[in-house]
Amino acid sequence: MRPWIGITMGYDADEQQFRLNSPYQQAVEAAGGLPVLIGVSAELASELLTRLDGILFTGGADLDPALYGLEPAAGLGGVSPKRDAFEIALAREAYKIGLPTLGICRGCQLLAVTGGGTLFQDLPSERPGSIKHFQTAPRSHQSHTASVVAGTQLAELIGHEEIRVNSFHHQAVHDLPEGAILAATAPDGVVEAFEDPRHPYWMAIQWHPEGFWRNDPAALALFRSLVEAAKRKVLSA
Ligand SMILES: [Mn+2]
Repeated sequence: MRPWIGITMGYDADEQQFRLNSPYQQAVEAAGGLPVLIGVSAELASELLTRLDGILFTGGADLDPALYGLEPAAGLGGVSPKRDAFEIALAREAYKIGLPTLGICRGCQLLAVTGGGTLFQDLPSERPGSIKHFQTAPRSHQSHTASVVAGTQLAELIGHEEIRVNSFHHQAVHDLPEGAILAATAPDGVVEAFEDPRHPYWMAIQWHPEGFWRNDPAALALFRSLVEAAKRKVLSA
């Protein structure tokens, strides 16, 4: 039996239509999971999570900086208050109940903010000297290197100290949540991944493995690790 992996959807600019890039669904299937697309009211987050075995927070709009105590900077992009509300409710609950959780790009930033961390609202204007983190090359192109921190769960599942990743973000994690550990950095020091060893599986990555899992086993390994953690949860229930 495939574990049920929730995949969060975003909205269009008016927050009317749901949107999701389909490669997330394809990657979860390739890793052995059963994808369940999620859009839900914040009030129903905890009830929904009792029916899921794992959850994937996907990429998308910027988080409202008010969520981490800042006024909007000039470089802030579009925000989606409805999505912020339901995803934060889901992430809080997923942490509380030990649900295997993977955050990608915005999802990485979401997990940081949910845990009390903060973000750079716009790398080019707030962190001059950063490399180009919003590549214009195709999504499958692995444009920059990242160093994986030895001894982390990420290092174990990837099996390399240095990887190449794609990059489609103008924001990044500034302060990690308390208790989380850094798992990968870009050559300029930007946080590319973190995890929380106090949780069964809590992985946050800034790149988009759904864009290159067909070409690189290290990208598919991330989805596999989520699915395997979800299977362990099913077996222990
Ligand atoms: Mn990057």
